[in-house]
Amino acid sequence: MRDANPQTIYLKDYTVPEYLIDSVELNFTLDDENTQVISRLTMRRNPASQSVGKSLTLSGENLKLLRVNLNDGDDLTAVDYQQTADSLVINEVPQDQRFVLTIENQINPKANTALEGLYLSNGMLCTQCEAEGFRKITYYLDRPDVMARFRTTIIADKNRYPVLLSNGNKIGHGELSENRHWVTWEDPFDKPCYLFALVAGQLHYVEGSFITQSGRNISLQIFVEPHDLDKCDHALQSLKNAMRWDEDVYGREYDLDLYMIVAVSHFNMGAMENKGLNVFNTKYVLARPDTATDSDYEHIEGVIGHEYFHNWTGNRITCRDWFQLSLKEGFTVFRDQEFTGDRTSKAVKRIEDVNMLRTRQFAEDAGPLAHPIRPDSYIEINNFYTLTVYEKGAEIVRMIHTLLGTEDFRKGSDLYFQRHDGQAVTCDDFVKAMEDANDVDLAQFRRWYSQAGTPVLKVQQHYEPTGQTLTLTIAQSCPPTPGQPIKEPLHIPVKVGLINRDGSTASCQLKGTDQASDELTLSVTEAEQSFTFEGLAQQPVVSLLRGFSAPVKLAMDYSLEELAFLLSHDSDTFNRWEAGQQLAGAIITGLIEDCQSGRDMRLDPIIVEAFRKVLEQPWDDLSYFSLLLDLPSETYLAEQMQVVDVEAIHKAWEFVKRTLAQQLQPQFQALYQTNHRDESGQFDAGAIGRRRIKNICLSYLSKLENVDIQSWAEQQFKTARNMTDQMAALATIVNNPHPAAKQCLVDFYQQWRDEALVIDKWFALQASSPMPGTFATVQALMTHDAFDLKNPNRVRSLIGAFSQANQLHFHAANGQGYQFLADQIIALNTINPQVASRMLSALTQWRRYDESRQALMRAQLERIMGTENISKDVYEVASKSLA
Ligand code: B3K
Ligand code: ZN
Repeated sequence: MRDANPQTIYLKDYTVPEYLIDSVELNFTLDDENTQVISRLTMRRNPASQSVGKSLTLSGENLKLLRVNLNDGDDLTAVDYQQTADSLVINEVPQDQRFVLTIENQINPKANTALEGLYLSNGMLCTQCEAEGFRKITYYLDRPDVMARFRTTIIADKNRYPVLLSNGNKIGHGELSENRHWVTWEDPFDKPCYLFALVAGQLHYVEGSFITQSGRNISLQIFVEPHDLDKCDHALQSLKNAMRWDEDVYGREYDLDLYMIVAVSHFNMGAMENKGLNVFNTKYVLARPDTATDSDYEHIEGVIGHEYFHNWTGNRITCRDWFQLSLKEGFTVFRDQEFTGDRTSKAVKRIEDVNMLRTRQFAEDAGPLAHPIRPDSYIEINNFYTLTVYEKGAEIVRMIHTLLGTEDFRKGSDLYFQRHDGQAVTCDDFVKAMEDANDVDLAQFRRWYSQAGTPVLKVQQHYEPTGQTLTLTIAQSCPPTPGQPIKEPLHIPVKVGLINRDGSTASCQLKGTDQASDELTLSVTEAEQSFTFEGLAQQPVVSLLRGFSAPVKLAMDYSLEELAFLLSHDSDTFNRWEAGQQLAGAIITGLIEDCQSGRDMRLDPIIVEAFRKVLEQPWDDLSYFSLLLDLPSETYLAEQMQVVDVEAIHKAWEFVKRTLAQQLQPQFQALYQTNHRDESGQFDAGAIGRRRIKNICLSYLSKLENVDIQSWAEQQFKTARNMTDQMAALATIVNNPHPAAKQCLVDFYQQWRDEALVIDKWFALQASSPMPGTFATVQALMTHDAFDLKNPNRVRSLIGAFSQANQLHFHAANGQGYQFLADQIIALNTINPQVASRMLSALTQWRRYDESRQALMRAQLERIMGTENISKDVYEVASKSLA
């Protein structure tokens, strides 16, 4: 909880650690409420440290200190050290030789509802140490640039905790008196304490193996509660796929003989890459076709890949300090995105990633909490595990990849791994390796690491028929963000292609060069810059920022006809989809204005014709096809508006969806029927594509409020043998006026009441429904037996879904949504500050709304600021939002 003045930590204040820890011996005697920890640290002064003074300061929070001992002499007494709320200072330690510091303390895992440190989840004990949770286990130099060798002994009751796990290899075990047993683990690799893990409980596991490229046999184990053993196959296969992919694409091999994953039901985020012992949210492990959707399957493979890839990008090479978080997160997200693209469909994966970036990260980058991917300061580091550090961070790595090309990027990553293996380094070290391996200069590119905000590219084109040239003038700018009023020009790769009016590819030849190609990457480096293409007998249509080659907003005046043209002809799969989004976006925006000024809405036939063309074309990749039919989301549309009008957006969006359904009903119906098969839910591209296209057709058709179609949805809901189909049907039933909505929800609950992850979906679906009465439903669900404020998945599925995925009801004009959210945040502040602070995100965007809503949201933020014992987490987000 907050001291009077929460302290801001600055990157510029970084200094190397005064002491180093060579090895750690940990000894745990487990008990739900009273766990004993003995830690023996072999330490020495850091020769690189400039500091003077003989004292040693260790971090520690919520610890009951029992004993401190130096070099196995007599225990130190209270005059030899001082304890504060978050530290232990030993007055004097040896300066010229190694010393052994032994500390004994007690912790209470059961009382730990913040889920950081050692805590209890459904009867199992587990840890979460990143970023600064190790200090809630014992006193330590809790910073990532202190890397040590860990040996961990766990003692516990045999019945209560039959399985005892930690990092590395099991090097010993045995029996003790009073029905207890012990196990010792040793991790041969030095690591920072944020990668430490311990798990104990009545766990069962599925096992597999993997032969590495050099022929080593790795044992793979996934630990779950017994009733979940039948939901681990996909996770195990995903792990093998990830291991193979990292060998093929980056030449990286796994380094221990054992890789363990444990699924826990109480977890603050997705998963954690602890060395050799990943701890996962059950949501990203458990899957059976009847309980998990296709998108769950994809996310599981993605997150398993992500945590596995961290073994090299994060664990072998870690961060010097937490400001460098994007060093491991940006790069690892880039790696997992590419992995998923290779495993599924590159086009679809890129669109999904950009969609998320543009709806959510762009909002963060334009709001009061905007920060560079390498922040300059923070109050609570847990608040900086953001879309900016992760997703924008991945875009920055992707741009380096685009600028260098696949082969040279690989040279750069090889050098990075070779040069820094076993070290704690900075983002700059990563860029330097890319430069040195390829003899390129990324000096200006580095600004992406320090500058916040989403750049805007304003593009004008001029065609000169006599000279047969086309000139693109690109002006870049970036709006001010907190603490950064003036922005410098960035180095932006802009991929471009030119298309002739007959749909054929025009060649791109830059004036003054003699190579021509189908596509070019322009390096935009100046505030304003022109590029002239030659040899163009006719004026082509420009396809700009292909593949979304930079995380920017593109401002270029396309006519609706040009957008429709690109939707039919662009060979770049991303830009083709993007043209459809822009077309629909422009039309919906016009309708929003009609709505606001009380005019009748009329749908421009150009979009109906464009959709008809898409619908009548044959497609191989049905998932991609279904994305072309997907309208831009209400959240994305809100991002585009000066002052967000949630009601007008919703009305216009519904109108377009319904009118398209009316005008193209035969096409949607035919597609639904051809692709609707009774499938038990194989996870292959063909079956996934069929489900995806069928279900998007159903979502259009449901707008017709036609009795036959209502019965199709109900039929699909009742007979589905896979969760994708069942959930899609239930969503159309719950999100539209359907006579069976109530009953279907009751039936669904009865069917799945024992499957926590499915019940999460049941909560989320109701919380995000646009139908009237949703707020009352949400309030009622808060008191449902299955709801629990202490379980983050439940909180996210009810409170998170309502506030972040239901803009219509959350932003109700009377402010009830805001008050509700603030109530929950105040309650969560004491239970789990990290989750509380995450839930705040919907309120941080208050400046985007009309004055009356602004006042209502501000009032709630102020109320939150007045909370007694406000946590650092909540304080930082609320105060920065109001500033
Ligand atoms: N590194 C962890 C996130 C830890 C979050 C701490 N608040 C998961 C990941 O990014 O892989
Ligand atoms: Zn990560």
